[in-house]
Amino acid sequence: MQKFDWADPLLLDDQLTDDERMIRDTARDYAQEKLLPRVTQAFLDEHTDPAIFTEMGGLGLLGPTVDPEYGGAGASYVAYGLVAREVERVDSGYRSMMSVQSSLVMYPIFAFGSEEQKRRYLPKLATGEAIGCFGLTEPDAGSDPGGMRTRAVETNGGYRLNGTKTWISSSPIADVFVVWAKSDAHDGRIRGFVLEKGMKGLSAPKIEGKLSLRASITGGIVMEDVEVGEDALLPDVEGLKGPFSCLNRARYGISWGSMGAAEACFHAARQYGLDRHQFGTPLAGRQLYQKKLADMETEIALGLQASLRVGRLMDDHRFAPEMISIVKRNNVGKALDIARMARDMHGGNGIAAEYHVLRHALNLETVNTYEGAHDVHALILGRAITGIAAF
Ligand code: TGC
Ligand code: FAD
Repeated sequence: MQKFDWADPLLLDDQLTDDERMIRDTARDYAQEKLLPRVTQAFLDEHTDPAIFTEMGGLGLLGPTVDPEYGGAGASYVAYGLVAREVERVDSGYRSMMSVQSSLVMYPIFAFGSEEQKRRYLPKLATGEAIGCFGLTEPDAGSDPGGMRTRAVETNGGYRLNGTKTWISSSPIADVFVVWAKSDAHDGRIRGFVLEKGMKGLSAPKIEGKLSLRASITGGIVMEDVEVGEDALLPDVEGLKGPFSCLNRARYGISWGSMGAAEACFHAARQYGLDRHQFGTPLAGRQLYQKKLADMETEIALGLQASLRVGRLMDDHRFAPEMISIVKRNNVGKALDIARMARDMHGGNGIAAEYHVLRHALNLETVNTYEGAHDVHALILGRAITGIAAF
């Protein structure tokens, strides 16, 4: 008979390749040794340490699925998911930094960029020497990015961009900006452009006062008559499928990452319940406490298995975006429930920074909203199930 392991109940580890385990272990060691010791202060001070990009880059954790020719690791999507899980076990903001760089900046340049763009940007993004951001959301176009107002107008030999993006991860410290705009030169279709820090008319003001994801800097992107050459256009994609193809990858990574945050909360609640005595016994000896732990264990085990399945299908080029909606929506929603429950199980200590659980819960509020809000993914699935768009 197989011995039951509460920390790996469905033997996920067994289902990984040696390479995937190796990347997972690299990410876990880094996250536990280098990220965990600094996260509490970073969150309290609302401070983002740019050195994290070069640290991750040095370990091959940025753009791991990108071809080695351009600085990536040529790893599987399962490996990418495992990295997200380990990084978000520490903080969703750190995972945000990793996944924006990997899926939302490196991926579109790799998949839709010219050879020159790939050679110019990817190696530096892979090492973390350059920091990237992804501008899709606007003040009046969040869940409905098709309603964006940012415009690219053709000029003599290039384009002039005007518009404002908001809630953009890493933008105030970014060197490379992948932005999406409606292009008059392409019948108003959405096109991607790669901008660089320092361009005239380009600024990225920080959004102050977030109560969530405080270790990851967020800002706007303001484009006032930004002039670029033809070489700034991503040549190989047009329409919303450009940004959505990137989002597929990032949303998938979030499905793993959120389970990492959930595991951190579950493990913390278990340990707290074993250590803390009330009414003469450990809290963990109470039925209500155990039911909560059993619910957490179950949701995490099922969520991880589902992400693994979607990852294998992605590696096999057999995924549909709706599969990703299932795991992003379910896993983040469950992780948020688990983090809130773990906070409750810690009693008053649960609101203290040193116990981490409230920080995870606060972060997961954002994760539930970005990359397609929880209800928006329900509508994506509703459309697929009924054939009727209810957005
Ligand atoms: P719709 O008519 O459904 O589609 C328009 C075109 O796009 C194609 N498409 C996709 N292609 C690839 N993958 C997908 N997942 C795709 N979904 C749609 C579609 O085939 C069509 O192509 P074509 O050639 O016919 O034009 O578009 P819609 O306007 O009705 O969209 C509705 C909806 C709700 C699905 C969509 O707008 C949506 O997903 N909204 C959520 C917006 C969102 O996720 N924003 C994320 C911003 S980035 C971010 O949050 C980063 S946070 C990162 C971090 O810090 O970790
Ligand atoms: P809205 O679209 O206004 O939605 C508000 C509420 O209405 C939600 O509950 C939603 O589910 C609901 N809703 C919307 N439409 C419908 C409908 N048709 N039917 C029923 N309910 C509906 N964006 C980027 O482009 N790049 C980034 O790097 C990035 N990073 C982010 C970092 C942070 C910290 C945050 C908070 C956001 C970030 N975003 C980024 C933006 C994020 O993707 C958007 O916030 C998200 O897509 C939701 O858009 P919104 O905030 O405008 O909300």
